[in-house]
Amino acid sequence: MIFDIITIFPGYFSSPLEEGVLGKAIEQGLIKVRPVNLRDFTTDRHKTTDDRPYGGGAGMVMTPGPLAKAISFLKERDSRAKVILLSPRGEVFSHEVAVRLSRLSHVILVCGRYEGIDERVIEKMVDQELSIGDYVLSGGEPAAIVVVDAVSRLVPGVLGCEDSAMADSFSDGLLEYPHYTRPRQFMGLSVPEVLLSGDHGNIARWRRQQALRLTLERRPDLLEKADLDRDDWQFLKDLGYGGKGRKE
Ligand code: 4H6
Repeated sequence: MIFDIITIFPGYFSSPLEEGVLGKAIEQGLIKVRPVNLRDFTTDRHKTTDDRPYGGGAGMVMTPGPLAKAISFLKERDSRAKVILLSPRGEVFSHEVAVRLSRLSHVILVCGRYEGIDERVIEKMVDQELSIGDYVLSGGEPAAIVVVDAVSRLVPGVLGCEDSAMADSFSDGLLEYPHYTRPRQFMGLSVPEVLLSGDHGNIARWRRQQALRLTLERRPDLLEKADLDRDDWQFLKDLGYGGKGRKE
């Protein structure tokens, strides 16, 4: 899978793309991430990418010319590439959106800066606007790296073990169960006995119940969409869950 990232700060992406799971996936050629310098598509001596807003007001607007040129250049190389603008007014990014994007072969991520982007380039050349959450960033770059990370994890082979993406929190719509490792005693707390028992049936059941308990406590909204079986429902009922918005 290919991610092109149009930005005025291509250097922003250097270390996140070298480290950890993402670094390894790139090394193995499972994903390609290419920061594209918007300034390479300017035509003036000063490599200008912003201009004053029509109608007045504070701040500057990203000028449409260089953006349109950069997008056209990338689209000419692969007309199937999907153009996504990271923007506070976009569809809110989620596990489901990540799954959808992971099925594409090529996405072009556009990072806005200044106060915003000339609306016409969005209207003509952007396929989708995506937001990583309800807050404002100084630029789309941190949002782009979030999308690249979350989507890459779903690309086959990126997480060594094939079923680890499936085991992740949110794949089943629940929060993750608590994890423990050595030592057995730490700051006065011990590891739950069941995890030392070697009984894998009991361990799986305990983990499922912890995931359900945590989700009920912290994100009951997630239970409405979660994939739950009869044992799950019985366990939640025993905890006092009565379905949609009815925790007593
Ligand atoms: C496009 C339009 C994404 C991009 C405007 C980007 C939050 C998110 C940006 C802007 C972003 C998100 C520029 C408007 C700075 C506010 C870049 N902020 N902004 N939630 N900012 O995914 O001023």
